[in-house]
Amino acid sequence: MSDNACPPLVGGGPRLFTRTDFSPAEKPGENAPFSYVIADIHLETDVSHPINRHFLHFLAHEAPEADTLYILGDLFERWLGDDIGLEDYAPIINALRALTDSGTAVKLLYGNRDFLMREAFWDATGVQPMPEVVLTDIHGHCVILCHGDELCTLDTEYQAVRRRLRSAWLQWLFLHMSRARRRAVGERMRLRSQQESAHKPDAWMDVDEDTVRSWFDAYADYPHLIHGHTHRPGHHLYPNGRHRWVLGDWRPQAWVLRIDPSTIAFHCLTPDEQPA
Ligand SMILES: [Mn+2]
Repeated sequence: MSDNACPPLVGGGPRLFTRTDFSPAEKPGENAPFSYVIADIHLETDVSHPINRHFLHFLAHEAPEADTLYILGDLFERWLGDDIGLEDYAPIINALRALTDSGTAVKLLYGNRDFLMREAFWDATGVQPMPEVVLTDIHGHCVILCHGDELCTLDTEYQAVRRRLRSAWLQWLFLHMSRARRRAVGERMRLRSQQESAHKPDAWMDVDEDTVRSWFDAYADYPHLIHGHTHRPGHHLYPNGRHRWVLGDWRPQAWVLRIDPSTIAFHCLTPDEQPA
């Protein structure tokens, strides 16, 4: 895996806090602790899929250097229950376990595709669950973490579905279906969401700026909002020194936000040609 300059950031604006050209040998504050934030890997159940290999390489080689790895949802393309997921994603589960055993903390919040992880997943991986919206301090920076779909409020239909899918009784019902039934329902929902997304106005698929501003007002002491979901990576600057950092999916390059005491910066990792 090599370090590349990031492609142009979406959204324009000054790129304060961003430096994308450092090599591993001269990382800012090289000896300072740092953490990574990622989202939307959408891991496939096909273990040899390039995305899975890329992510396994990241877990084995880059992530162990970090103090904490924050995963902001949609790590998995789907999670149909711990019994199915732990089998389908066994190599990933083992790699997450190895990472947490090595001393890197891994903290995860749900996405809109993987919100049914339960005790067996946390036990098997050592990953720690986070709530939907997290206000925290990462190496001295006050940040808001979330998946990002809760900011896409122009799509009221989606928000209604989201609320329904998050209801405890519906999830209980789903998790008590047979494996075959859950796989079938999961596939049906995936196709439907693809079809619906194709017909929605572009603006609905992005965050609503009024909602973003209301969050900055509500969480006045937290100048950095970090999220994924939209797959529109970029760094957006707002009045009063507020920042919105949008993580990208890993197609083709990995978008990783690296945070150390002095710097918040995107870090793009492109997979080297790896033997299959
Ligand atoms: Mn998502």
